[in-house]
Amino acid sequence: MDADLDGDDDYVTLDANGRMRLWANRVIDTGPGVESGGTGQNQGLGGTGLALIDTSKYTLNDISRWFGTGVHAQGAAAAASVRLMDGDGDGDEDYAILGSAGQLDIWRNDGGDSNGGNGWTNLGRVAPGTGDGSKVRFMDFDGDGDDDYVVLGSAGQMDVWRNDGGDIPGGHGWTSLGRVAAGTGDGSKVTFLDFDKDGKDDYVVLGSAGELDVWLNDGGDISGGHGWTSLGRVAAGAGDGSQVRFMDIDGDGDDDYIILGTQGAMLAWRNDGGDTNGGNGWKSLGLVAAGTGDGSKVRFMDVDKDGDDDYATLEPTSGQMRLWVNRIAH
Ligand SMILES: [Ca+2]
Ligand SMILES: [Ca+2]
Ligand SMILES: [Ca+2]
Ligand SMILES: [Ca+2]
Repeated sequence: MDADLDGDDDYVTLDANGRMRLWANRVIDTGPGVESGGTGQNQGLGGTGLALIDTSKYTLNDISRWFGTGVHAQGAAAAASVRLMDGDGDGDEDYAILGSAGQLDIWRNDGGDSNGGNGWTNLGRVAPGTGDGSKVRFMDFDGDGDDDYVVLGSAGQMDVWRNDGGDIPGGHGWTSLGRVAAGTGDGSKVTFLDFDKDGKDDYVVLGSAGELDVWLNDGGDISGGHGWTSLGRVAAGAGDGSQVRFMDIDGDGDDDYIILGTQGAMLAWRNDGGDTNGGNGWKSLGLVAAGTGDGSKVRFMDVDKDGDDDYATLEPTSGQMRLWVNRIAH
């Protein structure tokens, strides 16, 4: 973007503390650590916390393309135990509380408390837990729309319980699928996202520089499944891996690459298939959110089931949610 309005492109970086900094174009030739990001197929994802913003495709007005609706959930538990996951498979994320033994309580998203919604419905205890909540993750393993229950081991091995409606009246509980992935060595680096927009969440190893290795979910290592297909390194990384997040910013079904600053600002790279055979890399969208003050409170979720993910904050103690609806794709 042209941050200083002098007609040329300027640089946006995140410093070691994650604070957004702007480098005006006139100083980039001598600025320390500045690289020529934004070239080639991966559109700047090879840099180190650096994004070249293309002013021809992006303006500062885009930063305001979020619609704040205020308090969207009163909160039911400390934010650290809140998981935003789609428990009922209707396309919006629900408000779930994960206990220390892995037990799960869900408030179904009926539109929430703002923006004309119909609040949240407490479904109660939908899963008794498998013993250790710290290992539990949620992802859509079978691609049917609801999030399934995963126990992720220290070596990245995965055991899955398929969500068949959970332990509620009319639900059909959870079906153990057993060990669906042997793991790649370090569970602390594993995250799940839909890389290829087929509806099934894929297995991703996120490195310390934000680099990504992907294994596509082809049904996993179960009877009738077709395992996992390694795509190798699909992104070189754009900075500190601890600041990398994934969310579908443009609502096309695949998850995009975000660097979230400590103040909640967002740099985004659109997933165009990644740096794979047949992929078209990553497209830098630049600074897409100015932030709301505290990045540690930020969560991404599709609150209104329109396909793109929205920007929410959770208060640490109360779990109270505030919402900014994503208008970027509209
Ligand atoms: Ca839902
Ligand atoms: Ca599922
Ligand atoms: Ca997938
Ligand atoms: Ca996307």
